[in-house]
Amino acid sequence: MEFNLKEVCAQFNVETTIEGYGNGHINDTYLCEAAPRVILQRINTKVFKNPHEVMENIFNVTDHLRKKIIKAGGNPDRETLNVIKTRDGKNYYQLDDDNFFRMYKFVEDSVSFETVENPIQLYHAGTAFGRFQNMLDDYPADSLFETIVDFHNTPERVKQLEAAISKNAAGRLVAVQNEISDALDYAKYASKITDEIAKGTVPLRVTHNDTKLNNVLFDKDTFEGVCVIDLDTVMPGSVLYDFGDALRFGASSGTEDEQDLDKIWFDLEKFEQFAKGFLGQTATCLTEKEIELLPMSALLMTYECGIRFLADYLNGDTYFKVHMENHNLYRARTQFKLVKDIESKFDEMHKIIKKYI
Ligand code: ADP
Ligand code: GN1
Ligand code: MG
Repeated sequence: MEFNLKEVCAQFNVETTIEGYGNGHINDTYLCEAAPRVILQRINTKVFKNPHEVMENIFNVTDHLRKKIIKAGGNPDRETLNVIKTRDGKNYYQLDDDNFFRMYKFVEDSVSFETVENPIQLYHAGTAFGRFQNMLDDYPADSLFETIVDFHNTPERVKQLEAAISKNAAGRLVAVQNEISDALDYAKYASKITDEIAKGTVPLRVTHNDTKLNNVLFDKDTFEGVCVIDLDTVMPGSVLYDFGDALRFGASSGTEDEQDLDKIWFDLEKFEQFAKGFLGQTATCLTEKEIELLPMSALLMTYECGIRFLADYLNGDTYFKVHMENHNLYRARTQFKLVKDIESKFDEMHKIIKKYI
């Protein structure tokens, strides 16, 4: 369905020129050159089946953050996302059954990174995600909607891969036998976090669940983390999801879709910087089991993302945005390469964690 973005902006009382923006894999993001500038997003309703619940969560969580930031003497227009309401006072605009739009204040004088040029960026990202976790520690997790059910339930993700293998919807199965063998080899780890959640040794907290480096905006001059964005998946979860998922992307030596696997390894210096920043904000609140599983969380979140990319490849690229042929397959391969490397570095990772506890 075609839509007129200017007319959509008018629903938010914004008159503007509009251009595509950002590198997210999920939503369609536009920069609107109004004064002040704003971000318009079309929510991906294939991924988020209930945009109303997504926006309820985001509005309530950012409202909580805003109050905390003001109390701490910070700048709430920069340090959290700010939802701009429609002219009808709603958190989003529904054009029709498939097209839901939301608008945020643009966080000025900030930059986002697709790759890590200097490990210190990971320290700042860790501090930003750790602070986010901290500011939400008194938010009632059970009042949040689960916007994607079983999002980080790795055993469920294994089942989804198995279903994609059985269905072979895109006819790509024969070409990915090596990747499937990697995926099934590492399934032995899949329940390491969910088992502990079931036992109660790992608590459910309010977590971000998508702690990719480009979901933090950094100050353009100091490079300190300013604002955690992409809040669609803020839900009850484990702190291990946020720690592990950030390292999956941030501590890789290369890009998520690098085709030359010799360029991909898990960089312990980046790991250390992230751990230092994140644990600097959160260490005193973590349980023994959470601390013990921090290195494992990096492996598991990387593995889980790898099997999601592989399943999407088999399904015919229906979930993640792709920009070239075999894109999801290249992404899956980097994740499995990282998993192998992480597995060989557990001892060193534990030693690093000890320094910051
Ligand atoms: P996706 O869910 O598709 O990843 P994001 O919400 O992460 O979408 O947005 C995509 C990109 O747009 C981000 O990585 C960031 O660069 C940019 N962006 C999003 N929101 C803002 C904002 N409020 N201010 C400045 N840049 C933003
Ligand atoms: C997606 O939206 P984005 O690009 O920040 C995905 C994450 C994956 C990531 C892989 C809602 O994140 O779970 O880890 O791609 N988000 C969703 O790059 O599925
Ligand atoms: Mg994003």
